[in-house]
Amino acid sequence: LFQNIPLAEPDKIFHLTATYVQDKFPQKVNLGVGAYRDNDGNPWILPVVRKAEQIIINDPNTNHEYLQITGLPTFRTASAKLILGVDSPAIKENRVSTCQSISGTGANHLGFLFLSRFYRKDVPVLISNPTWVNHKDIVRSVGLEFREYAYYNPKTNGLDIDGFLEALNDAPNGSIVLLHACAHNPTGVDPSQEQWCKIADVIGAKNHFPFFDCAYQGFASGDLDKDAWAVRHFVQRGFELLICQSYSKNFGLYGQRAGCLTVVSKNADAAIKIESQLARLQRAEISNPPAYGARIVSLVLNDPQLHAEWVEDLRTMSYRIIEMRKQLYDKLIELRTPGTWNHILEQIGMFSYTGLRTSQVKVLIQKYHIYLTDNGRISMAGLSTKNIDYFAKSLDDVVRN
Ligand code: PLP
Ligand code: TYF
Repeated sequence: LFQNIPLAEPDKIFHLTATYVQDKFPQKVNLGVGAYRDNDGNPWILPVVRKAEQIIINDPNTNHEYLQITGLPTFRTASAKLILGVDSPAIKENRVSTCQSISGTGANHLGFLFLSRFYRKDVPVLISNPTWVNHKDIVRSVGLEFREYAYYNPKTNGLDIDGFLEALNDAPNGSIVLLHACAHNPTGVDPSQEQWCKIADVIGAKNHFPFFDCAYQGFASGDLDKDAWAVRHFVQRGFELLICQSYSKNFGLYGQRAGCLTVVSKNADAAIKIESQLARLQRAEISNPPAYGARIVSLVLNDPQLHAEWVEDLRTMSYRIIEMRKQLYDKLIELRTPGTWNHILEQIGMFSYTGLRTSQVKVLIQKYHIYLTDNGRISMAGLSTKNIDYFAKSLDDVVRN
């Protein structure tokens, strides 16, 4: 029956990790997958998460019953507050619908599925060029079409704002625009606040629908409000929009699949209807979402003391990454590596888009056992004080040859 179906390509990033794991070279470095590592190269369980886990395990009321279809209510309310702000008028006006999801990926899927049923099918989803590897597949999987907008300028290693605005203008009115709320994956290039205002102007003028993917709130800058600025700006301007939240990076809960989909609409009546339809879609997909990660997040977000400890943990992660950017930059300057490297300092979040060509990436992998995606993206979290010299020297070598 199935002997003639084509073999599907493996996910590039997961495939890269598998190759790295098999590599026996002692100095090997993994700059592939976007997962935080401490300075010893190990996964890091946030101290606040450890603490929350203990509280949950020791609570005699903890059980393994199903959650509601739309998830844990205290988790959902806290998620909406986290991204929209505690004083958000949209929350006060009851025009926010939420649904717990299978992390950020599931929020994207449910969000696009919802739009494919209740928005329009005749407009494309506009996605940045480049974007997170999974976006195209998720959009396709619900039967929507996508079109790319200019985003990254390889000449400046920065944002191509003119190309971006032009693409928004050229797209059919009412298109869905997928935006990275902060810490753009894979480039690490974000619009400035001034540029966000221009983007919002065009999206408003064209009657486009903003779809925010927020996978790095607090992880990007160490400041939860700063990383939510763009989303809140759009809400303040009165847009109806959708937000996908992931707790993979900012809570280090990668495998627990904790996330949330939030829809901001015009009024409370619409919000109730939206939530009812999200529940219906969710029921057919997963019945109800996983409880463990959501319990941890809910406990931390709703307790002022734990919340403060979480912010400390976020700073530990984001400041270490910022420190690695500085050290890498300094070393490349010291080595007089040809080219300009300011972008390593300017880009934010988990990733840096180095500007390396695919052929140079190949040499890094094959000769130096340094693993990164073929678009030249490096996960800054894979760097540490122990391997940064080796990486800088290897990078210097491939750029010269
Ligand atoms: N969206 C973006 C832009 C991402 O970078 C990621 C991965 O980190 C995700 C969504 C979803 O990740 P997860 O499903 O682990 O929350
Ligand atoms: O871009 C990354 O490395 C992270 C992790 O299918 C990831 O976002 C990568 C691929 C994927 C899911 C998550």
